[in-house]
Amino acid sequence: MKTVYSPRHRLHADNQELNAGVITPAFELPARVDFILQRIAAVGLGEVIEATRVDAVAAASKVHDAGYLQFMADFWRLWLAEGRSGPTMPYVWPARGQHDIRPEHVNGLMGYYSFDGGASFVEGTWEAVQSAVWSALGAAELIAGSERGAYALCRPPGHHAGSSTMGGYCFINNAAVAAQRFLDLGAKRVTILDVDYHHGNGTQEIFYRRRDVQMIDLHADTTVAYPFFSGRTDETGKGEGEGFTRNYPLPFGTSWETWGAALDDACRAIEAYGPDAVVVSLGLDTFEGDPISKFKLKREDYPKIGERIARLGRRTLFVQEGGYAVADIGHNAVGVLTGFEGRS
Ligand code: SP5
Ligand code: ZN
Repeated sequence: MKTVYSPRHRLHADNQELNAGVITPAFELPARVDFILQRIAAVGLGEVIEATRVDAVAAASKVHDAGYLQFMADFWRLWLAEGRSGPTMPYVWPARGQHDIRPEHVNGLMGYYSFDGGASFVEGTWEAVQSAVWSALGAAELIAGSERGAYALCRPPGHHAGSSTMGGYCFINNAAVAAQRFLDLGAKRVTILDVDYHHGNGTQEIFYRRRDVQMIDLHADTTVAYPFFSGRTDETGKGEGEGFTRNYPLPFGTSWETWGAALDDACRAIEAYGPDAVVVSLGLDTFEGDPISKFKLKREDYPKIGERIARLGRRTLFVQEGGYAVADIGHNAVGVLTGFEGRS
């Protein structure tokens, strides 16, 4: 399987995040990509292609709000104009009882366009964010050609990014951009299968009222886990999209027996939908050694994920999302991909 990635991801580094009362260095690190690339080389997964620079904003504007994208493009200039230069953090968010007003000041804009303190900018963030879109589109193009599967090694990740909100290390929703690209190239139906530990709240929001994209998500039960405000079983889509969103909240401590059974059920729903392409939001934070998560998947479980997805018999684009046990992420990511290829 071919991998598409951009070394420009490295420009997004040395940033921070807000968690339970403390600002810490971000868990989402450039080294994640290094470990995955090392493992790709070690097992000879296939060619690693540097993504071509394309118009990321044009592609992203099909699933994101124009004002949101403009905000991210302008953000660093506005931040510098305030005399700031360090990593960023919003501190006021519009909540119930307040108004949907776009402020002018950068500190207000930051809160207006985010849902948590987990998507912090540094100088190179916007360039890195766009480069992740180049990777997603480049890998989608391989699938639109003759490849049965391809891997977009995106960083930063995307599945928490909604149509006009960043958060959870995510800015542009790479998987959503890729799914939209498949539709624009002629696909009638696309499934996004999100196997990251966290609910893909951004992806769900983007496609909630649509029936041309089926969104299926396995994740930690959001009554007790981040991102808290979506991911329940009664969220099934709205209007035209009713029935095309499906959530599998799973308890802390979930291991393969339960997780694999949920995946199997999810795959049967995908078969019933009959998509022309599948986009897998590939998070590896379900791993037992993950520093921020509470599932118990083991290294040997990851090839089984790929094997089950392969049995769908659909063109499949894997888009990298989370996974923070950096020394293990290569084994686990590449385990899914070799499992898909039936060679692990
Ligand atoms: C793409 C992705 O996986 N984003 C995840 C964002 C999760 N942010 C909140 C994590 C809170 C976990 N608390 C960490 C405690 C570490 N001891
Ligand atoms: Zn995650």
